[in-house]
Amino acid sequence: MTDTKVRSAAAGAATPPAQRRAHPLDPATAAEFTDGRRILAGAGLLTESVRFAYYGLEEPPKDDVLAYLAGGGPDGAADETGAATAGTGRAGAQPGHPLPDRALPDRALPDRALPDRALPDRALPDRRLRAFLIDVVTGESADVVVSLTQRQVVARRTLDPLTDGRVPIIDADFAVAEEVVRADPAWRAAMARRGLTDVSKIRACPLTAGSFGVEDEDRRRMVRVLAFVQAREHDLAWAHPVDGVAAYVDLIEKKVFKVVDDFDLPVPRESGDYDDPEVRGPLRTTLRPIEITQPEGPGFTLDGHCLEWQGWSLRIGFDAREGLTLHQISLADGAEQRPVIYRASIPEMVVPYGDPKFRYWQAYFDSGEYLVGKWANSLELGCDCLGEIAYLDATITDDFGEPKVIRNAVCIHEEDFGILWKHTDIFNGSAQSRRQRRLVVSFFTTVGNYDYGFYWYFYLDGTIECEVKMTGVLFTAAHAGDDSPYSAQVAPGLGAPVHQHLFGARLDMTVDGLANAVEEVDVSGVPAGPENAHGNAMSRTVTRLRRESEACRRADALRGRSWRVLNTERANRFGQPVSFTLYPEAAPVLLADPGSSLHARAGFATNHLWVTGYDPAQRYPAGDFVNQHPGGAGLPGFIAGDRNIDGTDIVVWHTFGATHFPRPEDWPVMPVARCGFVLKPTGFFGRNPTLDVPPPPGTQCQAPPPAAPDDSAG
Ligand SMILES: [Cu+2]
Repeated sequence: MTDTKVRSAAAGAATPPAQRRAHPLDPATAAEFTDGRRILAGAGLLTESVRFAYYGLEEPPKDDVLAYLAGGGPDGAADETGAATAGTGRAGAQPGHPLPDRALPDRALPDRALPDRALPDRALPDRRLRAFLIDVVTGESADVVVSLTQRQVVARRTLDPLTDGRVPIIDADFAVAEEVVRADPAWRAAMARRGLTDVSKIRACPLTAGSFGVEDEDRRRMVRVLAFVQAREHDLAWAHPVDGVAAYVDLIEKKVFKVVDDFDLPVPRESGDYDDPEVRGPLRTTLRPIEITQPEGPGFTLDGHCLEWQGWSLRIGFDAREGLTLHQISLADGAEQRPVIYRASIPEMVVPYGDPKFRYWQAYFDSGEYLVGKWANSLELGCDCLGEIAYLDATITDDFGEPKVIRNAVCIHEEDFGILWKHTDIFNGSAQSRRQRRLVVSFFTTVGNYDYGFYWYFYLDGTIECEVKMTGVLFTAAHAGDDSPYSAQVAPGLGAPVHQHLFGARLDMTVDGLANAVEEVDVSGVPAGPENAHGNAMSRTVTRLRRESEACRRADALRGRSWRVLNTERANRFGQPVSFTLYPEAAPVLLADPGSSLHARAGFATNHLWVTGYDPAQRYPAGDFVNQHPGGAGLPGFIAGDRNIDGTDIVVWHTFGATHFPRPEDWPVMPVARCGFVLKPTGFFGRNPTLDVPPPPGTQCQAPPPAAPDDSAG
């Protein structure tokens, strides 16, 4: 197999990495993490017992980035990506992507140039890192920002856990939790009562605690620990939950402060070790090879973190908390590079469980509490990604702020995606067919029992899609064999409680510039009447969402509800605002009761849509410090000022996800389930932008051109 990493880099790298100047949105490097650590140490903030619960790039505010890029950018000349994203209308250097719209000029092209806000010295914006520090002896936590440019700590705030929440789980918490519960007499007694005397064969799972207004819990940095039996080294522990017992662990005092011993159900015995031939049976031998080949190499170019393909241009970022982040997504239209999204990511997800009894507290904010990016997988060619792949490594840090490189964390490739368009005309005899393709940018992460793949797709016709692939192993419990409405039996005596996977997307939109607005579009029939005598009329209702309070919306499948993000200053050739439409899946939002603790803590997940005015401090849908947060942070708080969102710089937040009643077929390892959303250009172009896509070479997809006029006629 060709080393496509080398090949694509060679194909795309006009500037060798050593000579390429830094871009303000480039992910933090190992050297920068080390440098920042040195500055933090110099400021006396890294005593022996201090750990990093998060460490990542503190991105400069959008205005600063756009001003810098407008003023010259990293290469000293106007950067086409940045200029495009700023919406200045400056033509980008994008030869080779002449879309047909060039021949169909926009009818209305108001002056949509941004004010010239170039920094006087065209300096790279201050390069900063943000660290959440925790003293594992005292429990004191701080939110710290260090400037690598100024070489000093520029912000530091000590958290008040009762109001701010707590920093995320750190690596060491896993080992501490297991060690502490195994040593605890009360927990050992509870295990012994169930016949489990060899605690070395019991695995302890540290689960974030939530916040329920219990004084003895809220004042502690704590986890709740559930146990699973792993009798042999390769056993799948999740198949053997020890139900009815939970140890509540204080991670600072390093002790169990409470053991809940609620009920007794047998530990399920059937093996779930799907690697074991005894369990899975012989491998099928009937699959014939499928090989994906691109003899001329992939069609995209990757220059540093800038990715270009078929008119699309974007920058790839990666963060320990959010995982993959996409920046400055723009699309070529003739000679113009038109911005669509300034920044796209999935900065939060929550997995609440629906069993009301003993495990009522189960709800994991995998991003805010566990940091999904930190658990990113190293992907393998041929296993995780097929074809001509380019990989990007990701740099994260350990508990000590020391950089760790995750090799092949981000996978980039091109995929055939079936038919793009096709028509056989009954009148003119034309028979044409074109193949759709998409550019795929993805990463996979493992958070405890579950594995999540985050995929972003960019299509030839301007469609952007986000898809999350959910797989891995169900979170299990013992099952009484009854018809519990809250848990499904997936193996003898083994249950999997119902739960949701709710993701919060943050889409910092720049559809043709900063002046954006959102309209809700519903479709409906029209009552019969004088205008509609036969009752066949159907229409749509368009509602402009003008303030943040008006934009807390839920999907409505029966109305085909969608949300159109438009530019208030630019119209297409029909005089309509150019726009991209968000099509939601219209699956259930958070099902927890409005009075519940979870409803307050996962407020973002109670609506499918939120729209906020851009604020660089508002990045996380459930707030900055989700772990043990009492509630109210994030989106419900962001909109408290009820800002104007009509014709200004806005951020669109979208909740999507699945409500999962597990099936027996989801056990012992779950075939991928999918959820996501789609964004489509809607009057962004003046017609189908893919008429220039040629038929695949060497095929009969294109009928011969129309014959010459028939002289014999008449
Ligand atoms: Cu699930």
